[in-house]
Amino acid sequence: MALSTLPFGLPERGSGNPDVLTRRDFLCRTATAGLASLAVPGVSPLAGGEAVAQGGNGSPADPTSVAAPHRGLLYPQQNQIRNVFDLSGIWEFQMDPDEAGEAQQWYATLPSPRPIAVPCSWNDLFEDARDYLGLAWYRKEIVVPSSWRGQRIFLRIGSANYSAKAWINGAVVAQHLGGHLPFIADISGQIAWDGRNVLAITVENKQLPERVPPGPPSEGGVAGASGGFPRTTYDFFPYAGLHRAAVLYSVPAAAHIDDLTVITSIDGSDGVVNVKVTTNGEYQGAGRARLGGIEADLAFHAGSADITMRVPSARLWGPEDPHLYPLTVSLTDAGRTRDTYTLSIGIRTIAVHGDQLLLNGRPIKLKGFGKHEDSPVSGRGHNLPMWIRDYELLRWIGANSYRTSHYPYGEEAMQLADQLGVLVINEIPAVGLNFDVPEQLTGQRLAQCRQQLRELIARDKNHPSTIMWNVANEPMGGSGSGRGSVVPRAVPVGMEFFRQMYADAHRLDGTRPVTLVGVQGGVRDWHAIFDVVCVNCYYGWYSQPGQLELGTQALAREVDELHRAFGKPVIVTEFGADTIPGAHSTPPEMWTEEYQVEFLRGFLDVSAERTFIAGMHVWNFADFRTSQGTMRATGMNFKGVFTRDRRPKMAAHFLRSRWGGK
Ligand code: GCB
Repeated sequence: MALSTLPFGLPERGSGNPDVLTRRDFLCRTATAGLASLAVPGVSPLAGGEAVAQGGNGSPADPTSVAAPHRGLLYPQQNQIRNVFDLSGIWEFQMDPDEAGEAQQWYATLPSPRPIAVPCSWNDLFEDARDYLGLAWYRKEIVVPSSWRGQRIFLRIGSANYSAKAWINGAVVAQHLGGHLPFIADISGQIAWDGRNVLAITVENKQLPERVPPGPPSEGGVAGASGGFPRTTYDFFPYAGLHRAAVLYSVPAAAHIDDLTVITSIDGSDGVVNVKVTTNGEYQGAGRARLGGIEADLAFHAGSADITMRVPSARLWGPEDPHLYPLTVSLTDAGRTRDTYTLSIGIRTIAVHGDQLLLNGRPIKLKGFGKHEDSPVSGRGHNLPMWIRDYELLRWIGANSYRTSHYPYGEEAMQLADQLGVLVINEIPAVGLNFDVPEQLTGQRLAQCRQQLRELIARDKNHPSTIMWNVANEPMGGSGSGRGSVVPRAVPVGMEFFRQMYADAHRLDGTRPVTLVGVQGGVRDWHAIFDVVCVNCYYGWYSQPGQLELGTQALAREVDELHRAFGKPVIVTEFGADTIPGAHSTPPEMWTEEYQVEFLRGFLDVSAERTFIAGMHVWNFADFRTSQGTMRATGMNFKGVFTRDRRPKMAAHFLRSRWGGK
């Protein structure tokens, strides 16, 4: 039987249960009134992977001069045709709180630079930078190999949180909004071949209401998720900087492969692999595709080619056997390879059937965590050793999955998930959304969410590990996340917003379920739109504190009601208790290691009795940095089952025995 590769459609509105369950109150985040007229100074809302602008003399890029968009976000690859030049290392850095640098041509020379590591957050490096979220400059001199001459050369910035602008030799080449996804600029025309080139990049991470995640109200109201500092609408530190590598890469100047889209399905024991190749222009020539030992010709029309290849007795990708097949696609001319790109692909299907989540046609239950990209000193900066350690610990503990809470993670993390058979719920940074705000603000945020979803799917659509897209975390319909605080008119506004997000996600990718992560006692109506119901529950922590039994009863009620209302798979995407490592008590008391173990045990017991629960993700994998505040001792969220330096708490050993870790 062939499993459908396009299983998802727009469902009808379901019935939300109006009961108001107790909701923790510290998360009350105020509506942002009167902010409709706010603008983002000096930043034009250019799209991400498409953020290619040109200009000169350091003048702000003119959006009308935006070059033809390049939609592909293929990970840069060194091979016999293409080159990659990783610019990671020591750069010059200078903060620019007065935003005077552009007028003073800092893109040429920084007046008093200090060294900084790229990639890295700036916050934990310098005494005066920890809470600095304003504009800062990065500068590096580079020599481009002369062997690259005649090729097309791109600058690709993996992640600049949040707003970025780049200059090469004084000319603006890119602007981008959104802190976690790559953007590229064709810089072929800007390169000096006979000497040094000056690359300058500005980054700023102001918490502005029209951004996603939205900033808090500019005055009044509740500051930050934990009432703390820096003020945010979310519970993780607003790290800033060049968080992932910036690279130069070269592709052939004439036709080159711009994008690949791979869709797999299963027919009996065969894998069926559809590959769509697009080039940068109207390429009409020939090409070749090789999948494992299978080869086929490609015929391009108007720049693209499609092919379906059949893999007999395919090894299906999954946590037990994360088998990857090498797929190589080439453009050829008279037998010569003009461009080539290799992708590791997994043959698998993911689908929702009734209240079950099916991987390769079989029900799957996610065991794992919500995570963060967060480590001492590097902050949110790319930390590959930490990722290797985290995957080792996921294996050790017996987890099969995690969610990229609350933003897209680095590309290498996604590649490792493919290789190691870890299932990923992939999330855009839509955390802290509130629909009781002026219409204009909702419109600006929707545009940001749509852009970030487009970029995320462009970047990660070919990863077998990504099994689901998540379009928001705990959106609100009023000043808090409980139904008690919902302003009725906010519900249809959110409904329209999420219908658009759901439609976008399935238009861009018809093969994966799309979800929204709600919260205990939150607006239920929005779940009706999505394929899977995800909910964060802290019964026994923020509500029913210290009363584990009452907590698990409330959890059982909530998930049963959600199941009755929607008949879909339910995933508890967060549940956890802050735990100071080394604190103990009997009987268990909040903040102790015993309490965390009993809290998790109660939740897992509720889940074990319910086949419609398709996953349990503990909050959090590891302790992580957040804003300072009365709710967060030492500026930390202590719900990790590992400490921030990855030492196991008692709960890690408990989960390991429960999940059969190795
Ligand atoms: C939540 C949020 C997460 C917080 C967590 C907590 O519901 O989604 O970002 O860190 O609660 O620990 O309060």
